[in-house]
Amino acid sequence: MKLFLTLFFFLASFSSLYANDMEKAAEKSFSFKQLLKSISDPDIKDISFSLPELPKSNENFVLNGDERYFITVLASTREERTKLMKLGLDIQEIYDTKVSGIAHAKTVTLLSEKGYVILSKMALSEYAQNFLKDFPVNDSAYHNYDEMIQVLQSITAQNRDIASLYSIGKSVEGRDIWTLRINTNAKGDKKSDKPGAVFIGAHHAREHLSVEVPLLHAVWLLENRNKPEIKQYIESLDIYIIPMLNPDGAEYDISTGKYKWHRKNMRKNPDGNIGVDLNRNYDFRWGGAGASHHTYSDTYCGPKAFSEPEAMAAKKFFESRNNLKTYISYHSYAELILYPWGGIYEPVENEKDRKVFMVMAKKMATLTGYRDKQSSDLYAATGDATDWTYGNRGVFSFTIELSPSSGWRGGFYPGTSIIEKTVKDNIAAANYLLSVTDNPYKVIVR
Ligand code: 0X9
Ligand code: ZN
Repeated sequence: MKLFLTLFFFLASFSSLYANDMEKAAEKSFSFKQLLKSISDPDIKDISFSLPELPKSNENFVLNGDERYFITVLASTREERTKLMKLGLDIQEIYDTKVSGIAHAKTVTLLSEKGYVILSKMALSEYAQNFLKDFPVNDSAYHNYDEMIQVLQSITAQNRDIASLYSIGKSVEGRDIWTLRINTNAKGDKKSDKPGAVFIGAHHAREHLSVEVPLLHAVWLLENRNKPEIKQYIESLDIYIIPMLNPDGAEYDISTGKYKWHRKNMRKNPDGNIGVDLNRNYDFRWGGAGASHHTYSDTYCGPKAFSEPEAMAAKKFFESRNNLKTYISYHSYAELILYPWGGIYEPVENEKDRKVFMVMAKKMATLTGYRDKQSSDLYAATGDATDWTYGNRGVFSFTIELSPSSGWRGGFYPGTSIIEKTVKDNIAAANYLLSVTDNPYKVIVR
């Protein structure tokens, strides 16, 4: 019975989604408080999206057959870390003398052949046992693609005078990449002269928290639109929120109720391996340091720059708007505020810009409790989004690695309890970004 009810509600909400009826969307309201409450309280779930309880089991079926390992390798400098990335290791944890991350079996062989000291190696399927939080069963407070659309449609319908919802392009599997725009006079893709701020989530599929932050920021902004400070941002700026750049990957990661630890998009490469790393596919020093040319690697940069429709949609979006000034690309995890350059170790050449980056990063670090750093201090990685948006488009661009701080605290799958604090802290940082978007250089003028 429960199964039928669940199925009924699921199908009912699914069909209304494609009715594309803004009136209907407006009827279902999502308040910021309610969303956070359902997020913090595991007992309050939106039944319409709950899947039937899966049998409890110690086996992670989904990762069976997955040829990836979680390994720890000796490496103590950013240069060594960059080399490891290039060889295909997707670094997740950085310690003084070692790093841990995800590597395909072929990468592991390659590392051994090259004499790297592999301190530990565990099948990813085994490692993943520590993170058996199912989505959407246990983590149903996180928004999947359809749920995200429902929220976006609803808040747009309720704020028609200042909000519009449109797609900047389609994913490789044909899903729309939805963009909520807040602008008092320009709607959809109409040009605006107002200074623009952009927030993008989910370049990486398994980084689900990076959807929640921009999505709930959108809800919060529209709910607080009459607060003097927010009203001023809304009236003077052109604000774009794109919570899920990689909808195919995000959906794939949760498609069975067991996380798949998927990072890339869903490109079917000619050799059968799935996915291109969207955060290596931008055309800024594309394919160089820290990017793998192996299709099996989680950091595969694609056959050429902007080969992927999701990265291409972002490119066209930025290129068709000269008014954009600031940008946050959300990722998880590590609790870091990162600024360019990411592809080289040298700091940003332009002294004024460098100072702006450092002052803004420090301020956002204070607001979130995260650490601020130049991206390449972690490891150099070429073809990432924010190097391109700054280097090619002159947009002050940041990568924020959200909570938690480490794998021990939940890594990519930290559960729902982390959402509230992360969202609130990051709304403060995002609103700070809005406060300087009119002229980022003002942060260095005394
Ligand atoms: O490697 C990435 O794409 C980002 N980290 S994540 O764990 N979310 O995948 C970091 C991008 C920062 N840029 C550089 N280090 N170049
Ligand atoms: Zn990421």
